[in-house]
Amino acid sequence: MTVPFTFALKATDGRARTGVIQTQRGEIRTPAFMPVGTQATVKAMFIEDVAAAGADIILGNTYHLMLRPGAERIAKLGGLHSFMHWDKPILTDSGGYQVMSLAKLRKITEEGVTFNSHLDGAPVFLTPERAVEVQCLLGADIQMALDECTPFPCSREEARVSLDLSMRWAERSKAAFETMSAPGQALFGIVQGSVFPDMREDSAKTLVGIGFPGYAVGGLAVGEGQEAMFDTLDATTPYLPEDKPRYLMGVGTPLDILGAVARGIDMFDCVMPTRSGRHGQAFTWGGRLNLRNAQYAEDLTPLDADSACPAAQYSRAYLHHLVKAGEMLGAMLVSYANIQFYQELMAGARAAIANGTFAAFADDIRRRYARADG
Ligand code: PRF
Repeated sequence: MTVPFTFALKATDGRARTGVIQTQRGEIRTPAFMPVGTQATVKAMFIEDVAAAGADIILGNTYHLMLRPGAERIAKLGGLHSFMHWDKPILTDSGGYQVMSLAKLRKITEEGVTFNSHLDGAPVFLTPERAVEVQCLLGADIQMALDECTPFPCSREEARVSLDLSMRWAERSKAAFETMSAPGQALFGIVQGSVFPDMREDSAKTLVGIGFPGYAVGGLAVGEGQEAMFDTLDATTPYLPEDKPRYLMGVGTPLDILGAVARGIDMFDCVMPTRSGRHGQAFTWGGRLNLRNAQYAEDLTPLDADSACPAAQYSRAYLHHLVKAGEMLGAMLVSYANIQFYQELMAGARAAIANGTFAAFADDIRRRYARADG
């Protein structure tokens, strides 16, 4: 018997929520941070360490995997989970956002988006139906509807046209999902509407009308700034059902995440911990630090004595050396430490919400992250 996809709220603290998403591949404790595994790898990490760091779910990308090694090939090889040795839940993004940021010669029509692959220039046509088909071939537990991430800034008129297209695509995505998906899988709709509160409300209501087991907020963290992002969340989450998970796509820094949790968001993904890790930027319980900085050259203190991550026990001096020397192990250790810090941060947020102390928890992290690292 397949375990059905469900979400159970356990506690709330103000608008912050903690709960559990049940999937056929295990539980996702929320608020959750999903490490980004774009090309069937969380960059520079053993997948066993991603699990050891505390992640319940990772993210994969339709766009990259359909181009290489190909969705049909991954299906033939047994699906994305077994391909990459990860048996917990996987959420896949639908591809529209990556087409806009990576592909060449893109053209959007009512039917879908045509583009040339960033790998070899080959022409590709992605429709809402094909995006769902690819995600089914990959075997994603949570799939995303094809949307257009409205560019920022944009006029009200541009936002409206883009939003309406995304809503029609959401409806087509759901229809395709109903015919193609396997039991236990879920498809989320994505709210758009740029920074215009009335359009966000309208988009949320339209998606709720179509009906999804979860709702994402897209089109943010695209240059509007933290205050506008928070204001837009304030204009969105009140129109989303309490009993369904809410996912803020592509966010963010620890303080972005805590601010969004305070506004009722349950799920996040971002390349920040892994990308920063590859560049020697570390996230710790003491704040953010740049390991390339000369101040760490002879600093024998552990990267983060307050973290339980094995990688965070190496000295700052050693990590400084590895990063400066361009050694792969530097990227690996700092990525691991960062991913585990993000997981510990989410665990701390979940515990604080359950105890009714989330505001104090977030204030404490805000103070730690306000300090400059030099
Ligand atoms: N749509 C999709 N994926 C995304 C976004 C979006 O708007 C964002 C916005 N920052 C990140 N990833 N499908």
